Amino acid sequence: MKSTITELFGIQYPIIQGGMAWVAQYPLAAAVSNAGGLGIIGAGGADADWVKNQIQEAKKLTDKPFGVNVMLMNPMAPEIARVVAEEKVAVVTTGAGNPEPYMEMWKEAGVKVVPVVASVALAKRLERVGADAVIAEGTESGGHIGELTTMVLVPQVVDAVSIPVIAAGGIADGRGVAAAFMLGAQAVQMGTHFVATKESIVHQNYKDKIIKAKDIDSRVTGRTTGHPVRTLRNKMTQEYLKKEAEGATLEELEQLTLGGLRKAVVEGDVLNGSVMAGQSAGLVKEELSCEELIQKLMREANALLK
Ligand code: TUI
Repeated sequence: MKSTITELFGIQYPIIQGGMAWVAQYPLAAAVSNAGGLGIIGAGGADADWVKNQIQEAKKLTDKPFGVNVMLMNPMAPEIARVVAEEKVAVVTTGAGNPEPYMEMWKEAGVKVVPVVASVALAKRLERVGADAVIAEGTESGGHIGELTTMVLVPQVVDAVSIPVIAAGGIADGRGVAAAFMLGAQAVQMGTHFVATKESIVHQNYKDKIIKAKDIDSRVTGRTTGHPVRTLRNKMTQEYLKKEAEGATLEELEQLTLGGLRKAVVEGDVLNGSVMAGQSAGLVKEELSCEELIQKLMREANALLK
C-alpha cells in the first residue's frame, strides 16, 4: 500500500511505531522496520550516549530505515539532537515542544524531520521552517497529550498544510487505519498496540494491563498543572486525581509520578507506576509479534479501503 509517506520514508507499509520513552528501544524499532513499517527509538529522558548506543544496535538488526524520537522537554535534547544528525538517522520525530532550534542541523544531515503537533498553528509554522511531514496527534494518545481529538485535528491539519500528515491517537486496528486515510492522512502512528507486542521490552505486567484494559480504564493526570498525561487507571492515578482535586501542590503531585514510567516498564509495578497508554488500549486484545500486527492492520485496512 503506497502513499506519500511510504515513498518519503522508503518503507513498505504506512505504519509508524510511536517513539515512546523507556518503551521504544532498539529491539522494537528494528522489528517494526523489518516488518515493513517505520520503527522509532524513543530517546525520552535518556542521555545522548544511551541514544547513540541504541541507534548503533538497531543498525546491527536492520538494513531498513528507522527513526529516533526526541522528547523536547528532556534537558539533554540538544546533545541527543546532535547524535541524531551525526548518525544520519533516516527520520527524526519530536514531541512535547517546538523543534525549530534543531531543524537546520537535521536538514543539513539529510534527516527527514517529522514533528508531532497537537494544533493547526504549530503544523503551519513547522511546515514553513522545513518539516518534511507532521504527525497530528489527538488527545486519545497515551503519555503527554494535547486537547483536540484525532477526528477533528487530523482533517484540519490536512487542510492547513501541503506536506503529508500522519494521524496518531486512538488507532489500534485496521478500522482506525482506514479511518485515518478517510480523514486525509497518509500514514498512521501507533503506540499502545506496539507496547503490547512480543518484541516490546516492557514488563509482562504492563502488556497484560493493556490487554485487559476496558474502554473506561484511561485517566488523565495533571490537567491542572499544565502537563496532562494519559495512563491506565491504578492506585497512583486514584491518589493523584484525589490530591489534584483537593488542590495539592505541584511538588506533592510530582512525588506520585516521579520515576513512575520506569517503575511500570522495568519493575512491572502497575499499581504505583505510570502505565502510559492511549484510549485505544480497550481495542488491544492479544500480544502479537510486530510482523503479525502489521500484517493484520494492512489486511483489515485494505479490505475497508478497496
Ligand atoms: O510527546 C508526546 N508524548 C509523550 S512525551 C512523554 S515523556 C514523559 N515522561 C514522563 C512524564 C511525562 C512525559 C510521554 N508521552 N507526544 C507528542 C506530543 N507533542 N503531544 C503533544 C505534543 C505537543 C504539545 C505542545 C507538541 C508541541 C507543543 O507545542 C509547544 C510549543 O512550544 O509550541
